[in-house]
Amino acid sequence: MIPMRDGVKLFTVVLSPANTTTAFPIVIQRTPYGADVPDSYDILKVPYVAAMAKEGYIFVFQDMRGKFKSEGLFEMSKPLYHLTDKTKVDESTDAYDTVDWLVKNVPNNNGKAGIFGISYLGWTALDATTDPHPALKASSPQASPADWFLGDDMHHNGAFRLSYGFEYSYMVENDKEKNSSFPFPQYDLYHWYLNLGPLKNVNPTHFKNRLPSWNNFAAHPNYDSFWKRQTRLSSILYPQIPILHVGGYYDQEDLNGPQVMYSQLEKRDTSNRNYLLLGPWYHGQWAGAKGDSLGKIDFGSKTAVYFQDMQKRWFDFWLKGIEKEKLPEVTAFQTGSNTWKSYNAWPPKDAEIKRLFTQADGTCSFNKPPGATAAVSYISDPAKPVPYRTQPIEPTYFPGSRWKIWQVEDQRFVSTRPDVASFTADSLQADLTVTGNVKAHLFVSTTGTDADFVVKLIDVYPGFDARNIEMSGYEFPVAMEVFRGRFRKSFEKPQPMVPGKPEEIVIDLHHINHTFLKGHKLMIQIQSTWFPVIDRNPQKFVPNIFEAKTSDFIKATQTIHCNSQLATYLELPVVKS
Ligand code: PG9
Repeated sequence: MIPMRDGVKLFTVVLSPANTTTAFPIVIQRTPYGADVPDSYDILKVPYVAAMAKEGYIFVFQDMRGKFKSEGLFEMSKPLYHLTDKTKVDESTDAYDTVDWLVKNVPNNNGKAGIFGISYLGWTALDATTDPHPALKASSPQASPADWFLGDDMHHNGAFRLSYGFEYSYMVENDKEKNSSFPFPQYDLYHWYLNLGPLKNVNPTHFKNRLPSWNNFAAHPNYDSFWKRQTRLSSILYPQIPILHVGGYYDQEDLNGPQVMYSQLEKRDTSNRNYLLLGPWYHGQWAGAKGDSLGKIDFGSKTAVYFQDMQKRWFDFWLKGIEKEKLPEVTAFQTGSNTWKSYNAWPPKDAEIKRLFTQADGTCSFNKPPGATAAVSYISDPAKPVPYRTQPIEPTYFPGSRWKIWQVEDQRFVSTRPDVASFTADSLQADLTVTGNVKAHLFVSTTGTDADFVVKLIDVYPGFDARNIEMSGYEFPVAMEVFRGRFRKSFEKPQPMVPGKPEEIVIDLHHINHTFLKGHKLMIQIQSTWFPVIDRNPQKFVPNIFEAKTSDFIKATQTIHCNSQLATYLELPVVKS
């Protein structure tokens, strides 16, 4: 039980190498999910850290304040309070006090500590980099969120991540000493969430106001001071120690955080301490044994093994002074060509921005559409929302759940729905590589007063592939994102959409590194529901969707404008290879 500055003690497991003739660095993980053995022993056997364990590191696992065996109160996504009030504690001061105790008390440490972890553990690693203890020499936040309203676990561009927000709040806040699974009476949750009705039913029917996070979601539907206090986008501005951000292109929880935190810190990285490693992974897949495929997508090599070697070398360099070769600033796997690439700058500066325009005949191309009025429309009905993945939609963390792979799922399961607009290009005559930030510029109108728009960039495989018959015609979504229309002008002050008035909505589809191979086709897909990962937009503007009534949910016709005046397009950063 390690004492913090306010007297609260945190439960900490220290695992030291049996060989005590050498001094070793300490690497720390701080978790809300339980630090106790045997789980922490097990981690030394998993590929993620096995190589480091073998060569000599002291591993430390700690329960965050208020979770499992640690004292104090847990506060989900706790702001960095100490930045504005030095008397307060937060995850940064707890990390500081932990490092201080460890370097003074753990035998045979070399005076250097590192911190790393995936997801919430990555967030604690990120927080530890603000005003770090002098002995903390390196941090690797992996799949760490950055801002819970704009991206990552709980919202994307203001659209609430219903199934994740519901199930995660229950998992962490239902019981201090357990990771709880919500007792769903059903396996396929599509209809369970639909039958739940409006979000205002959640507390009376299920949570009974017991879960602070759910109550906060409901009380803060806009980007207000609650969210701004906790965003790391305004509180962590430059790397005070070396930081290796790690992220997956298909991370179903925290795809955004690593990319935006790298970009933000890079602007003020005068000492070259900012590193980025991106791979073709689901949330945390890099910790596993292989990483050679995801769902049906094959990556041609064991990408997780490649990552684990890089991670070890990175910590060996900063904590042991071992340098085999200089590690690149940015390492980013290129999907499609299935190769690892390194870059001095990210996104690479030599990309040519090309516009891929939607066309009213259901195609897309690099030519601006003709005509002044062409458009494509569909009716979006919140009573029949488009599933975000194929059913059954198993509970998020249920054994065997396909939650991990939905971001690469074949999109043909929705392509034939009348409420999904697809635009397909001709077969490519040569490979086309897109490296960097993909953005959508939608020109849209609705008959309602609020609307969501989900945009996908899809790699359509050749219609018949005798060598890999199962992949014939596969629609592989290489980038996807949602935007809640009410926030198109401001996340702080939502505004109704004006029925029938075309407006531009710009959607960040994040960074990718993908080669569309010769013979494949580019496709753009647009829809207005993505259920239940995103809650249903009533499509009638209400001040707070968490208080919407059943009668507020209305059908609306959404129109995607595809003409020379109002041209909907994706911005693709195209590079030579
Ligand atoms: N995605 C989870 C999370 C990260 C950060 C905050 C809250 C939740 C996780 O896997 O830990």
